[in-house]
Amino acid sequence: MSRTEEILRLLKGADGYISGERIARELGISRAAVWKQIAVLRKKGFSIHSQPKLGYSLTFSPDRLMPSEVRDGLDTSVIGKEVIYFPETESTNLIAKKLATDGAREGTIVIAEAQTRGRGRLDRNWLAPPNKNILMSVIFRPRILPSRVFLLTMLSSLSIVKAIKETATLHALIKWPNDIYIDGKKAGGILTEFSAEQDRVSFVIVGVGLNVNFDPSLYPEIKDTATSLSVAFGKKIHRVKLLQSILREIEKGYNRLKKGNGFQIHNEWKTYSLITGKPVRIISSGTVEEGIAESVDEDGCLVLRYKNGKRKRILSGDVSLRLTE
Ligand code: BT5
Repeated sequence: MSRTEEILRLLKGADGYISGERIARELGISRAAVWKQIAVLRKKGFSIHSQPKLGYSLTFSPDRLMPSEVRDGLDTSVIGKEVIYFPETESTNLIAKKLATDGAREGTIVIAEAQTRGRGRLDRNWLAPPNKNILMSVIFRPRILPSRVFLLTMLSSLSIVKAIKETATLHALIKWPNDIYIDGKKAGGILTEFSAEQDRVSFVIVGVGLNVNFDPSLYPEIKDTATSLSVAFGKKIHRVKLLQSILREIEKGYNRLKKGNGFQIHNEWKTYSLITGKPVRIISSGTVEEGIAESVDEDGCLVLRYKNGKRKRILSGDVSLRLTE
């Protein structure tokens, strides 16, 4: 935890005011250093009232996804226990992959306020202005076969729609394989990447991009196809609360998965599926197929039913799906 973060933690824990002397003593730094860090926090948008003899009191926190904010009141025991935060980075998935390769513990999350190379699937771009959305990657170390990795994408998209319902009372849906939809438009996406040796998964990174307080109409590339929670809800959403709710849901679901109850996640996921029973077009490395999206199985394969009644299982890998009606 950085010095600024430590001071923030003390300010938050204080019942009213906390003296500069006490902060200095607890952190083993000078009072001048405390004062300097208070100035840094003020610059970041925190309002800190200072009163002679009494000390400092935190009166307002901006909605930043800093570890001290995310950890404050979060009761999970694995997911989000460790929060790595960047005001800006290349891509949270990239950082999470490096950390996981170096042995980072399960449940570590990487968060950024902005990405310079945010990625979607097939090396597509992920757009997000600074400080508005959720850009996060979670490190999992599940004991599953590589063929079951989609369960973690399922678990994460399910957690996101449940958290959206709880925090913003919006009914979001999941568009197979990896999109979050609200009012027929894309509000979020998931990029799942993993590393495996033979039949053992060593880690899975689930990257989540969720449009929260974002106005997609300012971005020509996505203005007709994207939405955000604030656009759908008509009000700004508290990102810290939403993120905490997502992390809690992920932990609940992950506990189920660890107990071998992946079928429960699959069953619940199906109730939020946008495409089931609908006519779709599947585009995959140059080939196009059309049919009815009959179901999605527990391993994440789409069962496509052709006009002639024949069926085909389609892997979630590198495919794009469009509704044709
Ligand atoms: C996805 O890819 O939907 C997965 C996006 C995952 C992003 C997260 S952010 C944190 C983590 N770190 C990363 O570097 N990535 C993950 P895909 O299905 O390929 O969709 C990409 C397409 O969605 C683009 O080609 C655009 O058309 C569209 N798009 C880009 N930004 C968008 C946004 N903010 N909202 C809605 N659509 C967007």
